[in-house]
Parts: sequence; C-alpha cells; structure tokens
Amino acid sequence: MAQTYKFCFGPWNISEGTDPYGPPTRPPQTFDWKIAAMKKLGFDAMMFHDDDVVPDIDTKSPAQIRRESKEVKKKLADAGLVAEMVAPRLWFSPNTIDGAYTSNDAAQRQYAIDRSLRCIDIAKILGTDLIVLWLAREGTYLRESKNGRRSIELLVAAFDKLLGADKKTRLAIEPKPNEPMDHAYLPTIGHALAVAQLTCDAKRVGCVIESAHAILAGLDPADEIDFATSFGKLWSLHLNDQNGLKFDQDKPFGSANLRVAFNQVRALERNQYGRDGQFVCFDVHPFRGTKPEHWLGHLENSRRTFLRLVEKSRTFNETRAQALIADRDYQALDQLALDHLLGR
Ligand code: XUL
Ligand code: MN
Repeated sequence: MAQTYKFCFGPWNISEGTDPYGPPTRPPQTFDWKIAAMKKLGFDAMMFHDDDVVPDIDTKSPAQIRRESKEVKKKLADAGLVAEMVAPRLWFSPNTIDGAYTSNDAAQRQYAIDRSLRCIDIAKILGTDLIVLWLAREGTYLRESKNGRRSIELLVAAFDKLLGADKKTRLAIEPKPNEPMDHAYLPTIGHALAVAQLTCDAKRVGCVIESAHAILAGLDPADEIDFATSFGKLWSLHLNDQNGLKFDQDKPFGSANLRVAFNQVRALERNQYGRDGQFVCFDVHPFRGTKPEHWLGHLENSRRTFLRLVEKSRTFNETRAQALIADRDYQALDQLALDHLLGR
C-alpha cells in the first residue's frame, strides 16, 4: 500500500517578515486566523512552541497555563486539527542568555528545566506526547566559556528530569549546527542519537530532522533521514530548503535544490515515513518581500512540491536505475535522475 502523508506547520511559519536588519513587512495575524488558514489549506496538525499556546508564559500561574492550554485544545478540536508537538522556547528569556540546560548559572539551568516541565503539561493537555527540543543556545560563542564535557552531562541530566516527569513523554531533539551559536553541542542527528543513549530511557529520546539544519552541517538531509530511520527514531520532520552555508533560510521545500528535495522524498518513501503516524511539517517562512495577500504561498507550495516529488519518486525508472548501477554507469544514472525531474 502506498504511503499517504499528513501535513503540519506552526503558527511561527506565518511570520511577519522581521529580520535582524528590518521591522515586520506584514501585520500580525491572530491565532484564530492562523487556524482558519490551516483549515483552508487542508493541513492536518499544528506544531507549537509553549508560548504559542500560552503567550507570556513566564508571567502566568500553573492554573492559568492549564486554562489557556485547554482553550487552544478546544479551538483545535473544533477545527478538526491536532497538536503535533510542543517545544519549549528556551532562547528568548533573559534567563537563557548564557544557554538554558547548559548555562553556567545553576539558577538559570533550573529555570530551563522548570519551563520544560510546564511545556510537558501543555503538551499533555493538547494531547501530544512529543516534546521537540531545538537546543538553540546550548553551545558557545567562544569555546573557552564552557566545559564541553560538562555541557553534555548537563544536557543528559536535563533530559533525564523531563523523562522522569512523565512516563509517556518522548523527546525529539532537533539538531542545528550553528545560529544563534557559533557551534552547537548537538549539531547533527548522529550527535542527537548518541546522546539519547546516555539518558535514563533511550527509547524515549529520538529526533527531528530539519532539511536546512542538515545542509548547514554540510550533510545531505536524505542521508540524515536514512540514518535516523535506521534507529526507528525519526519522530518528526521539518522540511524546507537552504541555499548554501549562510543564515538559516527556511525556504519553501525544494526551492533552492530540487534534486536534494527529491532525494529526501525518496528516503521518506523507502523508509515508509509516516507509517507510525508521524507528520510532514514544513518549517518554512515567507520571503520578507511577500505581500499579505500572498502570505500562505510558501506553505501551499511546499506541500505541492512535496506531493509532486512523491509522484516523481514513485515513477522513477528503478529498473533502468538498477541496470545502470550494475553497469557502474553513473553518468547515465545522473542524467536519468535529471531527465526525470525535468519531465522526460
Ligand atoms: C529553529 C527551528 C525551530 C524549531 C522549533 O531553527 O527550526 O523553529 O523547529 O523550536
Ligand atoms: Mn525546525
């Protein structure tokens, strides 16, 4: 049976165009508008940061957090949507200037753990067991400022706290090699899955691959997909694109390198990604110059490109490819892939 896919994006993917050099270029939209947009586009699930669910979370009591989470859960249910994951936004607060779980300050490390525990509470109310950890500031600007070995121990201790707090929670680490840090401690899927083995319950620690993050690490995201699925640990996926080694661009899927996108889809197909209910999420942003009336194009187009590449993957002449591989005629294999993508 051919695999069918379920699609997801987050409220932050309908972004307003702010970058380090300029203000927003589109007006903010309400959460209700974003839910309506998701319905209109026919997506299935929304992914969240903790403060997408409960804005200004640090100023709110546990009871308030529960009440607001229940309101969001109701809005999702009314729209026929589910929550895919919740991620603690551990990089915005004044408490996490020096990192979160690996901060040099014990009080700030405790803040990071407490906030992550609240994130688990929110996820439970929203009905998902998946906590995504993009470890934004767990690294350094200068290597002398932290002890790398100690940082790994601190990460493991933090993950153990979260695993111990709720027996059903699964942690999915989303590696990224740089930005905002010079170097991150868990830059690749290999690092994420290796560190999982040091935790108290390795089978509940997996990963999320983001195409752009893998490309920033100089890797082919398709290889990361094959690697993670070999361990049964690819629990979510942030598809997008990235034009070389620069800031994290979050371009529409396939927009910078269609062939790299094709090979990611081939890897998903051969590993039957989604068979256990995982979603295809697009962590994409509109170009800054996008007008409000074209605001959802990056999401619509990413899914369209994905589905066309599923078709391309299923119609690739595998018999011919295998014959060329057997003959070590890699020039012809290269052209077979290109001609196929070009429509011949
Ligand atoms: C950052 C990134 C995040 C995570 C969730 O590069 O991708 O949006 O996906 O925290
Ligand atoms: Mn992401």
